[in-house]
Amino acid sequence: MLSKNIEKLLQDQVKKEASSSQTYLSMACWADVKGYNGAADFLYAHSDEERMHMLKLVKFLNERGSQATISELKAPKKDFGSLKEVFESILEHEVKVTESINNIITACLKENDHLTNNFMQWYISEQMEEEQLARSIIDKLEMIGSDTSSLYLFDRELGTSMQQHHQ
Ligand code: OFO
Repeated sequence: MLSKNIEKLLQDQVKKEASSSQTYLSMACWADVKGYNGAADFLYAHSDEERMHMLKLVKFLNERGSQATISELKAPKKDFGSLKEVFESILEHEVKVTESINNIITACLKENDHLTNNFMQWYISEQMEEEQLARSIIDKLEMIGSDTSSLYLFDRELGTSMQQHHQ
């Protein structure tokens, strides 16, 4: 059985992953209509990944004697100034998610909940990868600046890198 405290933290995390999925879906829509097709593909896939993160938590809660709660979500932002702004807000968002996963792990250690701690280790390595990926995309976009032909090529590259990642 999960403690009340850990259960609450995991329930909150379900909502956070769901909200990440919605946020990236909204960003994908923006990229799609702006003609950034590669970035759109990348963001659609990222949204699916977040839904998978949410589902893993939902199933964990249900298997551990609780019942996952599916909550209402606030509508995500739909307008962005640039592709760089999109990835900056992804990074900002992921840093907060990492913090929240760290808090769950700290609580698990305090309460000697090794099973949940072990389950959450997958999330912490996933966070490291996601933060690193967002940082490297921002670095590239910074180098590209206002060079539209480089931006066009980079967008294409983002789309293909996503396809390779999912093969
Ligand atoms: Fe953005 O990764 Fe979920 O946890």
